[in-house]
Amino acid sequence: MPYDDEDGPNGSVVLSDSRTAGSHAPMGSATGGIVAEVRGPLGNALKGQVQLRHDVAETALRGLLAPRKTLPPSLFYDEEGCRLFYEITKLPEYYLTRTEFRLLETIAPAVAELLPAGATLVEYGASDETKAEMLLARKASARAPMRGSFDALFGNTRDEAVFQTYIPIDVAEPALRAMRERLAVHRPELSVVPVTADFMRPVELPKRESETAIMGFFPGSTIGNLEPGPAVDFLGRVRSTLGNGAKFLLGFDTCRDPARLIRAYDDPQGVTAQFNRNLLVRLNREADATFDPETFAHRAIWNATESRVEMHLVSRVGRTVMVAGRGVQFARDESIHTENSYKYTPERMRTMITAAGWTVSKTWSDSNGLFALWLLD
Ligand code: AVJ
Repeated sequence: MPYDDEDGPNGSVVLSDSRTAGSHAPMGSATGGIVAEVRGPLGNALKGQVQLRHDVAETALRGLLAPRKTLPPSLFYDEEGCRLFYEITKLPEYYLTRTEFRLLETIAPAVAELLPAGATLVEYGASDETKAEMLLARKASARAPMRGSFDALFGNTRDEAVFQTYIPIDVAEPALRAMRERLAVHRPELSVVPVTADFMRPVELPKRESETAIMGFFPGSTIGNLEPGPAVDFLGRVRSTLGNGAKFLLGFDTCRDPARLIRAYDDPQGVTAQFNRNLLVRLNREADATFDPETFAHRAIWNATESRVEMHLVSRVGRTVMVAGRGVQFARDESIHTENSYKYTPERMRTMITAAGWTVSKTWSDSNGLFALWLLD
């Protein structure tokens, strides 16, 4: 299908130099109370079924017992959710992934050029290595300041990879394991140290060999899943985790065309609908819930005031659903707000980045202005 983001020549780019709240579901203050309430019933339920998970049930109930029901997008990514998201990235309507990928392909040499051999790459929300691969494949080149040096003259730096260590951080442990296995085969020289964690909580980086430089990588417009305030907090936290002198490569969606966005988040094949409903399938399995997923409608709406796409699961009927021993009441047509994908203007993103203490050092975007990759210092 001809979408106009494919009109331009491949990879044509525009160059110009230039606190632990959860995603949109509040995870802060309500936590303590509900955790205590949930433990009883779930403890009993746990006896027979090893798949039940306290953390998933607690997180889900925190959102479902609120006056306006929410579930955090981090719950999407069980194994089936990761598979469905991968399917989404292949849809013609979901322009984000392929636009960013082409852009990354084009700019990777310029990014690598700014780093010495022996650097560390830290990826936030890494469910597969395809994007990181664009960077991991780079070899250090003999750079201008080194011309005439022994290494440059004898070519000693040329075969060295820019990155010696790769730290993917994600909530999806099976995905991380699979990545590490693939990379062990394809990049035996690379040290891969996955961290299973929700990046919205403080993440401590694993100990590693001495590194020459460190770069954070947050592709996919995943930053759009965070509320603007927590997004700034996140960027600030990353800055202190990575330390002074670190770089950060940030990918974000800049499309604000409602028709295109709705196609991308409510595709005609229904893959996104299935991805959304899979949350309920997961809760049935892992939080001892009694959802009937097919009776929840998938809704994607463009909220122009907040500049975000919202995904909802709307209960077609009034009912009570059990979750980890608790009854959750639904009125007819009541929604569970499952995701926000904020779409930032460059101006607003710059403000957030600056507020977090970073400096925008380089910006790139595709020729249709759908997606941006920014390098921060
Ligand atoms: C992976 C968070 C960037 O918000 O576009 C895809 C997830 N949700 N379709 C996004 C998603 C619906 C995606 N991110």
